[in-house]
Amino acid sequence: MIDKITDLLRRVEEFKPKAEAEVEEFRIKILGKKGELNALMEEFKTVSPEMKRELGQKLNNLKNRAIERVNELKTSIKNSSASTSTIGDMSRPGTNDPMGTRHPIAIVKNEILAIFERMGYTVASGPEIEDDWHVFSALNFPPEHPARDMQDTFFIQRNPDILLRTHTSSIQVRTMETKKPPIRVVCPGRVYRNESISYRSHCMFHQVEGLYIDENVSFADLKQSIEYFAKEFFGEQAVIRLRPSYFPFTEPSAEVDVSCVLCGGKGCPVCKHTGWLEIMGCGMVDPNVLESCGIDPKKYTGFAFGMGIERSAMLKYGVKDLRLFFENDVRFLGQFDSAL
Ligand code: 2U9
Repeated sequence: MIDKITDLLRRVEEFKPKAEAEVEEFRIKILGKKGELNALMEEFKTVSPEMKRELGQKLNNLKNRAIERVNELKTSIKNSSASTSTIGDMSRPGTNDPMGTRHPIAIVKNEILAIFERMGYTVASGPEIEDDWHVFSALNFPPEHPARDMQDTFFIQRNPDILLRTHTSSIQVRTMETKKPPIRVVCPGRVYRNESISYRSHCMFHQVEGLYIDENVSFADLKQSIEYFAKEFFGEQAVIRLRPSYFPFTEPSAEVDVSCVLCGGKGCPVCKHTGWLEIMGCGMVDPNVLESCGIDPKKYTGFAFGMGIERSAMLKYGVKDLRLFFENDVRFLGQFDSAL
């Protein structure tokens, strides 16, 4: 009987089926009711009591190994047939992977940059973690200006000289420090302000700012450039107006309004019945700023402007809540596809 058990164990180990059906056939032949294993179990009943212990153990091992082997063979055949069937017909047409879409803030940023690039500006970038000089001091912010306060700006606790930039103007400062006029740059990027989050404000948002410095740059050049931008961005029908304003880094300074994109200037709820929408700020670079950045204010003049990308995107797409841009809901984000 020992020989029969050894022989069956060998056949179990050496069995190499090609299909799952062969494994099933083998299982019935060995493990089935009328199979070889049950025949050995019957024979086991007749062995002498002193042989029972050894043979019983061998028979049990054989049974367990046969069950294990059948399961192994079934799984490996299933896996190999699954992998060949996925390869299948190599000439089949491919399946379409869903395409992602560009984020609306990236679309609007690229559109704004493209307009200024057509006017000869190049794109510059800089660090989001900045120092006091590049964000405030070089830009003529007085020592007691509220923006320098913890209430308004995120500072690094261990070093009050290090902060998250509150505007991308620090990029223009760095550009002026390293390049000679003529300078014509547009500076996009994230900015941070210690503000509560609502439908119209966030502690992080995006800006595009611009700077043009050369000999004889005038306020008329500024106005013309802004008008060109507004017509390119909002459409040929767009009209602009400038209102006097104040920024520490420009003098004179102005807020720019564009005729309402919805009602064309007649008055509607979007423009709060004024016919105008505020789109950016601008001004002639303050001579103190030029001086701080190593540019001779007697020889050179320049203008600068700045706008929030979220605000421009809200106006362009009629989005009422700024928080939608940051919630990463693909049902919202998927609506703004563009080639840019
Ligand atoms: C240098 C000199 C001058 C950049 C400017 C504005 C006006 C402005 C705001 C618009 C909405 C920021 O996003 S916002 O809150 N910006 O109104 N920015 S002029 O002037 C500069 C920048 C750099 C060296």
